[in-house]
Amino acid sequence: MMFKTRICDLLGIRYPIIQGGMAWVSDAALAAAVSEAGGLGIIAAGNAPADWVENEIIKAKEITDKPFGVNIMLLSPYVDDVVDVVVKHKVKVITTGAGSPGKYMDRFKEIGAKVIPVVASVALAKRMEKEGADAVVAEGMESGGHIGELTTMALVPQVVDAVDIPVIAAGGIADGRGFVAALALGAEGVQMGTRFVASVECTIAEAYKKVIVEAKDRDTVITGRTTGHPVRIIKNKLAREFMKLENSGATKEELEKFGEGKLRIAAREGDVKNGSVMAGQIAGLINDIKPVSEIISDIMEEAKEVLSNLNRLGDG
Ligand code: TUI
Repeated sequence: MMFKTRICDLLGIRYPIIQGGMAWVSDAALAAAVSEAGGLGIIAAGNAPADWVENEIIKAKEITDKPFGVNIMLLSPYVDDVVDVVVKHKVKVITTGAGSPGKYMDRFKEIGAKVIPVVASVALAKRMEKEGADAVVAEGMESGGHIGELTTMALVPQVVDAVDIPVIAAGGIADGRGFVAALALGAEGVQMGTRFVASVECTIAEAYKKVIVEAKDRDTVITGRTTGHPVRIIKNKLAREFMKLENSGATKEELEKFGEGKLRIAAREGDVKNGSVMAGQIAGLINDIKPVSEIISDIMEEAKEVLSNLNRLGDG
């Protein structure tokens, strides 16, 4: 099997492709579809209460026998309850975002879960390895949602050199070229979010998928830098209002209050003007809505082609 890496063995999956944990997007239906297609599906807890997460875990287990994960958003007000739920259900893989999962690590390890924190810096990657992480996702600022400062191209090889555990690259990857590029940087897998939003199995509002399919290269902006939580979203009415408020010197509290609930409005209600449409810079490359299995098989096919072209180039 081509492209079999330590990530495949660690997670018991066929292809080293994992689906990003996206709040209001990554539910049991999407996660199970990705796992069934040979990748690793992830249910995102986001800011949802623990009973929603529990329900999705139960649903995913009904749809697939394959491994799947849960992403814990560490800024969630329900984080402690969500941790209880993933421990209760012995979830196989736990990814985390927007912070350090250090204080929960022992409980995750006790149930035999593989722990994969998402990091945006070398320092946090090293700390996570020391605290027992099984792998890390190195996420560049090309990603949608809450981001760090470094690009994927700069971050991934620096994290690869700093740790011995496998590194999964995220941010700006949506096709076979990006997949091979990530491996060239030393990553042993990729995590994709935006590409899986534009899938048939994704249960998000159709209007949200349409925005991604129609997006061009420069259609995302970063908001929230002044709050300490920079977030990449599609430039729309909400983004312009948020930036105006931010430039007028609004306080962190005012900005957070304004942003509250806006992702749900876009993702579940389909109001892509007044809602927050989180998406990565690679949205401009995504021009179709495909079944998850096709997304994955197309990437693997293209990756083989890209690699053989590179081989010829190397021989020449
Ligand atoms: O977490 C994400 N992406 C997200 S979370 C989210 S919900 C949210 N919405 C508004 C504000 C805040 C959150 C939407 N998208 N990706 C993983 C990620 N983690 N990106 C960056 C980080 C990160 C940043 C700082 C991880 C750790 C960190 O510092 C922790 C420390 O203790 O050093």
